[in-house]
Amino acid sequence: MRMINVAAAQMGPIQRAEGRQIVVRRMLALMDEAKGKGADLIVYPELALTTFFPRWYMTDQAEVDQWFEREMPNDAVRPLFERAAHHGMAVSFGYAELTPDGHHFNTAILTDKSGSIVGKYRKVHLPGHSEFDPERTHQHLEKRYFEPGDIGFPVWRSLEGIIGMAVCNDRRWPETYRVMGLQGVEMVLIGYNTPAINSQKNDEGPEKRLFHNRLSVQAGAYQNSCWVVAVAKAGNEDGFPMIGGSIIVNPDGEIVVEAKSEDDELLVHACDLDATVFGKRTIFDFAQHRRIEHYGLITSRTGAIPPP
Ligand code: ING
Repeated sequence: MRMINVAAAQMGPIQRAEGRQIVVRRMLALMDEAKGKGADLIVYPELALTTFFPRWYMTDQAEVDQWFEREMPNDAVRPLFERAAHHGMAVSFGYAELTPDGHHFNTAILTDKSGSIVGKYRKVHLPGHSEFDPERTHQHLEKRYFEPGDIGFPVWRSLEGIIGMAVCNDRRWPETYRVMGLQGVEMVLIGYNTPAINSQKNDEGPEKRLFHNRLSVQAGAYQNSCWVVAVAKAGNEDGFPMIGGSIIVNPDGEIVVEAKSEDDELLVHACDLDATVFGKRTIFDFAQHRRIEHYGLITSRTGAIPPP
C-alpha cells in the first residue's frame, strides 16, 4: 500500500477588504489541525490567498495587479512554507501569479514535505468574460485578468506516486483528467471558487452547482482510475455566495468524504495510491483499449459544432 493521508482544507469566504495576513493565519490553523490528524499533504482552494477578485470589474492594471503574487514564496505566504516544512507536510494551493515578464495566470503549486515547490500548474480553461456586462447580476471576468495556462496538464512524481493538478473550471472538462490519466496520474488536486448561482441562468441554484461539482469530479476519478481531491473556497464573499461541497473521491468514483459547511473545514482521508492500479490494468488499460483512430475530433479545431 502507498498511503497518503490527505487533508482537504476547504476555506470559507475571504472578504475583499481582508488582507493576506488574516488569510494565512486561517490557513496555518487548518495546517496545524491537519498535522494533528496525521496528514502528509494539505490541499487548499483556487486563489486561496484573496477574495475571488475576478467578480469585480477593474480598469486600472495597478489595481488588478494588487491581487497577484510576483514571487512564490513571498513574505506574506512564507509562514505557510515554514510551518509545512516544520510539520513535514506537502502543500498545494492556488494563487494569482504575475510573472517577472508580466504574464498573469490562475496558478496552483505543489510542494514536497520540505516546503520546496515541485510542481506548478496554470489554469487552462478560463470561464467567464473579458468585458463588463450590465445585464448580468454578477460578473465573472477571469478572461479579463488571466491568460490561459501555457504549461498544459503536467504530472509529477511525488509523495511516492504520480500527482497532478487542475483549477476549478478545468474539472468540468474530461480532457483535463484524460491528459493526466494518460500520464498515469494517481491523484489530482483541484481547488475551486464556484458561484452558488449562475449569472447567466438564474434558475440554476446551489443544488445544481453542487450536483455538477460531484458529477464532474467523480467521473474524472472513475474514468481515469485516480483519486481526486476537490477543495472549495466557499460562503458569502461581499454578498456573492459560493458553494462548498469539497470532496475526496476514490478511483472507483466514490465520494469518501464531503464537507458539510461553507466555512473553514478540514476533511482528512487515508488514500491508498495502489487502489488506482486495478482500474488502470483492466477497464482503463489505455494501452490495450484506446482506439485513437476514432478520436481525431478531440484535438481538431474545426470539429466543434456550435450550438444552434
Ligand atoms: N468558477 C466556476 C467553475 O467552473 C463556472 C465558473 C460556474 C462555470 C458554473 C460554469 C458553471 O466552477 C471558476 N472559477 O472557474
